[in-house]
Amino acid sequence: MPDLPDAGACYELLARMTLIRRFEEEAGRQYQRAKAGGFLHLAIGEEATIVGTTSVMRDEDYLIGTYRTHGHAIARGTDPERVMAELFGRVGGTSGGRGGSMHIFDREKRFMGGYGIVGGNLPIAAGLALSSEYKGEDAVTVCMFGDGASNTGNFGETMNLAALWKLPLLFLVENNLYGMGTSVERHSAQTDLSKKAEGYGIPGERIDGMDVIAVREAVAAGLREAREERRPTLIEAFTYRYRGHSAADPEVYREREEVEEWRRKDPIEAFARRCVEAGVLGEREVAEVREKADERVEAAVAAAEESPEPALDSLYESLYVVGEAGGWYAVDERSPEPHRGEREEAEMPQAARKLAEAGAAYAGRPDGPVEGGD
Ligand SMILES: Cc1ncc(C[n+]2csc(CCOP(=O)(O)OP(=O)(O)O)c2C)c(N)n1
Ligand SMILES: [Mg+2]
Repeated sequence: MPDLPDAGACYELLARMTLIRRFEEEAGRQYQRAKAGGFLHLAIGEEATIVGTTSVMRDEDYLIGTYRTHGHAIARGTDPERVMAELFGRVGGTSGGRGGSMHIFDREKRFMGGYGIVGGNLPIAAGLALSSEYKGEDAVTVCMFGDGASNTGNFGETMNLAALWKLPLLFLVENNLYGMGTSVERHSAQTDLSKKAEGYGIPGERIDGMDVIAVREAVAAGLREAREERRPTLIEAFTYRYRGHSAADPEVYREREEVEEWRRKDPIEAFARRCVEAGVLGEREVAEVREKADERVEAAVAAAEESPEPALDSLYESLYVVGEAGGWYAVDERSPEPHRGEREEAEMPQAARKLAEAGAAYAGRPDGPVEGGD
């Protein structure tokens, strides 16, 4: 077992994990009270993987995750008030209340989301790392994703470019044993996920994601490889989510006993016990950490409640369209007149009929279509 860091670092690790745990428990409660809309994916149980990772990252490093990232943002230093306000859809949220739970984003803290497409964050991570490379920055991009995401095409494409271009990247699979309700054994031909990028020249390592110190050490080594050697690596961290995939999950795919077994290995309780037994932290400090987390989360809910909803006339803000796109999705101006896209949409049935008629005419004529039919 790796040694504990100094008392200050242990206190900070415990405080971050506890704050995230309390935050998510409260987010779950607020969701049930319909204070937060959309989907809600909680990472309760996965705190050691999250905090162990961020605890050794530099401020200039980038982090990108999935739709289960309230904790990742808080671990990166985003105020819990802003994360809670985002869940509530309020202007004080990280994205002004427009993103919600799945799209927490904090550019200042270099937390680049929050991404709803499984595996979709991988190529973006490669882009971030490439941008650091272009700019001559020392930053490393850490890309965290689930076991399920390792099956996507994006995984292979990104590993290929990361290795080929020697990008300063660290991949971390949060293997919580399930992709929604499908276990790793049922969704991945190769169940040792640390091996999945080896063919691209990216070595992997399996670690205990419930041990914050083990995560910290492995990530520190991976960051060093990426920063100094320009060599991307992959870490597979074994972890577990105690709650369902999202707030609406009947959990028919796993036994209650399995959840209980993992709860007994709780990363926060285990770490607190270890620190106390080693004499690094006192019982009083552990209690203080819990009290402070409670207070902070209470303050986060109060701040989110007080933050106003976005004004109706801000509806068109933060929307963009590139160049002269003429599709139905174009939003180019705010006016009572029909927009360009809307006009085209109105003409669509006519255009569609013309196409269908041409197709029908072609079907009967081996020599090709006759313009407009006959
Ligand atoms: C491309 C794509 N396919 C399917 C989905 C639906 N979906 C949402 S989460 C999820 C499971 C992903 O599991 P995993 O990568 O292990 O992450 P976890 O939820 O366990 O953190 C799926 C299939 C999606 N969002 N995007
Ligand atoms: Mg998973």
